[in-house]
Amino acid sequence: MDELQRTDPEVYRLIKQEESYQIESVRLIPSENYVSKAVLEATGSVLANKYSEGYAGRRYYEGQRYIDQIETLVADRAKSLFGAEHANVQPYSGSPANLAVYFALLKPGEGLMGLALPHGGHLSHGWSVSISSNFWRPIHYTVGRESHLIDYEAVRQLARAERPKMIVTGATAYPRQFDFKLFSEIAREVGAYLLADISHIAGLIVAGVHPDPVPYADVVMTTTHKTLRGPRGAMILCRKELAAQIDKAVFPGLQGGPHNHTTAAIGVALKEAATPEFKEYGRQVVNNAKALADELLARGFQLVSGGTDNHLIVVDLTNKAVIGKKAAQALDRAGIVCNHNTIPYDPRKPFSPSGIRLGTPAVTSRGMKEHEMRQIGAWLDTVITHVNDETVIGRVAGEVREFSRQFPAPGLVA
Ligand code: DSN
Repeated sequence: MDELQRTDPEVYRLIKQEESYQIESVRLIPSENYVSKAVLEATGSVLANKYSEGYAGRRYYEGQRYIDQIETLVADRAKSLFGAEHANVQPYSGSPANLAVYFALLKPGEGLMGLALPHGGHLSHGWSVSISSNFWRPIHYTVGRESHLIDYEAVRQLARAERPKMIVTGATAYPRQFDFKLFSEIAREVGAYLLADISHIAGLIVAGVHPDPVPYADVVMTTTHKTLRGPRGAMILCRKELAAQIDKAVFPGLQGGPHNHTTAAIGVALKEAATPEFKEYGRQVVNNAKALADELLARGFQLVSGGTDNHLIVVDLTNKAVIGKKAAQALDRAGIVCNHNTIPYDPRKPFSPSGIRLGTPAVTSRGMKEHEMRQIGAWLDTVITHVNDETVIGRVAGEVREFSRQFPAPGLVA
């Protein structure tokens, strides 16, 4: 980045500092990852210079001879990787992609039913502070008070009572698998569309370690930067008969020109995801999450739903008498990055909830395995037990820095 350094030393310095931070810390935010150098190169390419409103072969700008080929190639890769009939690879990110799906298939005021945010759902699934709750009638299902699992019978009863026009399955903080078949049966019974938001688990689906929604859902939406390990972006996959409505809602409904540099980088990530190495990566993400969960359970931590069968863990810190925010901030000072998170039926407020959320996609990309998860579990325990002791936190920070340097991060150099 020589030119950047010359032109804008201030931005250059901050990027380099972030780079060192990413190398020297243990990143446990389940929605974050490390992209490859190839993905970074595509993201930083001359495609950032282009405008290409429309779709391949139907653009509002001339000069699309290469852009059309790129977008077609990326959409074909998406269809082939997920076995979908149609792919729209233009959405800027997950929330606008979900809005596009709702605009495409729902009339204003129709029922939109998703998992409640405090129970692991996403803002854009109709939560009150999201614009999705203004245009459509929000309906929320929850997890069981004791099990922390989705109660499919309760979902069915709620759907029968409320008659939503769309049911959304998917989450940001649900550590268990989704039964897409059952969701599709419920949706069919009440005449609703089923949207599977697989943003968190797309890479696990590709790796075959999570059930696949494509045979069951009318529409599948995923961001591309989480377990899928691509750039910040999103895709919508659907059956052929919904393609025109979805495409129209993305452009010109909601968006202008697609971000072609991102589209190309998504294509690179999809190519990488089609390899046997990626399948192995997905398996290891889950094995690592289970190993970290086991270590935490052995150390007396309470986990939402008692553990995990995907890439993430939600820890209820109530029995440790530490609030989530305080724990997450102390962990960050120790070089372990996670986020505070609500737990189901949390008596505390979302900005200062009772839990923290952990995930293994990024550390697995660095080649860490079960052995390293046990070490990370031990540091989590030490820091949370000594949350007010800066000497202990400082000691752990030194150990974490030393440890992290031993695991090269894809796309970064130590
Ligand atoms: N903000 C993302 C997450 O962290 O789960 C979801 O959009």
